[in-house]
Amino acid sequence: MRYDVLTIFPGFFNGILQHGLLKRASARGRVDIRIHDLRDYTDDRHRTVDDRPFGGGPGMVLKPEPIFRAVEALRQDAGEQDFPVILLSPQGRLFNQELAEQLTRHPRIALICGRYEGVDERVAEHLATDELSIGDYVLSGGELAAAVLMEVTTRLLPGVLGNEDSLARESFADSTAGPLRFAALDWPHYTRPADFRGLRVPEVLLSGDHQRIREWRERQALLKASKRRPELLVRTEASAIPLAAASLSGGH
Ligand code: 9WO
Repeated sequence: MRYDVLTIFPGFFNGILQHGLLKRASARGRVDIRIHDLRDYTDDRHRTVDDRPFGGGPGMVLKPEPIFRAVEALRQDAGEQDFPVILLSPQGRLFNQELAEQLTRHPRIALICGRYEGVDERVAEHLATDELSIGDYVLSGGELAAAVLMEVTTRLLPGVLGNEDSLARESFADSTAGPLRFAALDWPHYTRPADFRGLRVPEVLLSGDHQRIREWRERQALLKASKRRPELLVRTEASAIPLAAASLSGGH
């Protein structure tokens, strides 16, 4: 999968591309992440990417020309092949695991990162094919959101995780429907010491009874999710499990 990221801060991505999952996926050739500096698509001496807003008001707006030129260059380079052009913004549709799965069906996507007070609306209206938000909060720009989107989608690509244990662990969530197919249904984790300042690890985990441990974990995951994120359990068989029979704290 190929990502083309359009930004006025290309250096922002140095860190995340040199560490962890995205680095590994790149090294294995599973993803090809290309960062493009929007200033390279300007044609004036000062490489101007922003300008004052029509109608007045504070701050600056990203000009349409460099963004259009950058996407047009990508399209030319892609030939016949169509690909999503995604603008990251708080006004976008809310990004989630389900959308991430849909995005992985595309062999390439372009990501536009806004900055300043905003991006010229003609980019959203006439250039981007999608506008996505990673959450209901304001950032200083779209870069962090683009990084999140790339991490979430890259994890889903075959041959990226390579960690069979975490794949097996997630298969419990996979057995339930739609947006539940992710870590909201994770269970509580413990490691040594078994007694940390009097806080004891649940006995069942020390029992060696793997059947009981599996049942305890699934129940705990459901209890936690139903308490904190009940909306995630709606429409699944999981909600039919009698929760009153167990408690969130300790016992199984
Ligand atoms: C800045 C601002 C200042 C005064 C009054 C209103 C204002 N709105 C904004 C604003 O939304 N700035 C954006 C910063 C411009 C586009 C890029 N920025 C951005 C993207 N912030 N947050 C995101 C984002 C992207 C995806 N998911 C969540 C947040």
